[in-house]
Amino acid sequence: MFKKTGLLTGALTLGLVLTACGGNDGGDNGGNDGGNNGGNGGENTNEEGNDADAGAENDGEGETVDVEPQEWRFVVEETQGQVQYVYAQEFADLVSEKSDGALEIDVYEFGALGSEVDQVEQLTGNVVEFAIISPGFTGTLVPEGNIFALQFLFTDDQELNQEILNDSEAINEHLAAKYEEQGIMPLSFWTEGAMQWTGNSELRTPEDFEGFQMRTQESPLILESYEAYGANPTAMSWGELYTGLQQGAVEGQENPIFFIADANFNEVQDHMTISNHNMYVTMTTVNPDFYEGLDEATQGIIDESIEEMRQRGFDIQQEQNDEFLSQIEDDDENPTEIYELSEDERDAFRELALPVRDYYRENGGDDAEMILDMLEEEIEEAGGTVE
Ligand code: 6CS
Repeated sequence: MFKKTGLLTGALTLGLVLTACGGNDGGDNGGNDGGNNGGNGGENTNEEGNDADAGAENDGEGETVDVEPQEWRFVVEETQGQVQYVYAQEFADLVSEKSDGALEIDVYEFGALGSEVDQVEQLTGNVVEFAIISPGFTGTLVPEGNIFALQFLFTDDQELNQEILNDSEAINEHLAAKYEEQGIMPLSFWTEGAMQWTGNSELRTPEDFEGFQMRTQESPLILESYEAYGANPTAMSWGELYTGLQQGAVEGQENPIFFIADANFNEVQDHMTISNHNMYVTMTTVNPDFYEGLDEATQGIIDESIEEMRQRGFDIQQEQNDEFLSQIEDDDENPTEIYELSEDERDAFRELALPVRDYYRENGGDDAEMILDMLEEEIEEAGGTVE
């Protein structure tokens, strides 16, 4: 299995240049002061702020690296307190600590700079340097990224899935290269937990999806996956989803439990099915021109922080998914009937989901077949079954 060589090289480099490095030799990225042309008017909603001042004393917990001060923007698809936001803030804190306050990252929550699709453009246009981007919003730009829409592909063990995401050559080398061609450099792929269905009616069998108005993210293969169950999927930003569910424009949706509860979708849905039909995969990304323009010491700080956030990202989502399940269960004002599918019931969906893999192989871009074949092997090697 493969580990991200770029990141490891960067982390090793960091060790070598520790305390010794000079300034930024990247030239064109200095401060990115021409960068914010998005006319966003969006405020940095990070009220806690990034409390490490340039020149602040090292707290003694770790060695710091002397780098040129810079201020960067990091946009996420979720709001304050939700998994992506907490992750980005912790990442910003790590980068600040490691640079003794010289590198400051302002985290922008969802909504501050537009929709999820707008945020993809902000990253590729270097309006922001960092973004958390879910492949579900890049399905047309990077067709191979549709792979994460394939239901019942990964295992039911989220920890094992995260290991596969960390180590997979198919994902970290071949799929990442496809993203890079489009101006998106994935630094890590990570899970926000297993996804569940909610509906204003029961969702237990494929028949329940017949004609069902399902909200999905933008990627063509997510729509294809629900069409395979007989549903009528509609792509929509999550910013419009609560109202869409409330007013009946759509009848159901899929998400990890923390998100269903924190976005209050359970208030406007009567049923939740524990289906574990897929996991929610997202990516921490950086603009490649910006990243490649940085000196090695600065890159090393980013790489090291990304590595340290792998386990933290997993823990943050796990804590929130556990905690929010009881919140939905205990919400007497907005009762939700929770039903867990049996393995036989899941098999009925699995059977319909399998042919979508062939659809992906044929329509998921030039490297789709190679990437999926390799990923299936990796999942099997890791102890999962792929059919
Ligand atoms: O359903 C969505 O579109 C949203 N779900 C999550 C877990 N994060 C952000 C995303 O946009």
